[in-house]
Amino acid sequence: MASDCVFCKIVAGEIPAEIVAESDQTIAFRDINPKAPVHVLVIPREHQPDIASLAAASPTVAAEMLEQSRVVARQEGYEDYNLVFNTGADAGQTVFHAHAHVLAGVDVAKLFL
Ligand code: DGP
Repeated sequence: MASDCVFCKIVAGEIPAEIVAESDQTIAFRDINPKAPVHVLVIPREHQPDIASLAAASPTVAAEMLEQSRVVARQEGYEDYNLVFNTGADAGQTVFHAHAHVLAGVDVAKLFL
């Protein structure tokens, strides 16, 4: 755990969050500032600053995040969804604990790609 990391504090239960799913290695909770009808963050319990670092250090945990994202989207009633991994400050990352944005109910790809 990184002592100054807000997502580590959510993992530790020190900051409240609306948790929607948990697995051995991941936790999923609603984004505080939702940008879509479904906007859930899937994070590893382990602290890594971004998804690239996590994939290098713990690829099975990164894979579990992908599976957990599918589970969350389906649980929220969506088969189709977007995953966004902001990686680095210049790409808009503001919380430096790896996370997947699971977005559903809006076609994010049409907006940005
Ligand atoms: P990013 O820009 O990719 O680093 O996105 C970080 C997201 O985390 C942003 O959409 C807002 C969300 N967020 C930041 N702090 C909190 C918090 O304390 N609780 C919850 N639920 N979400 C948070």
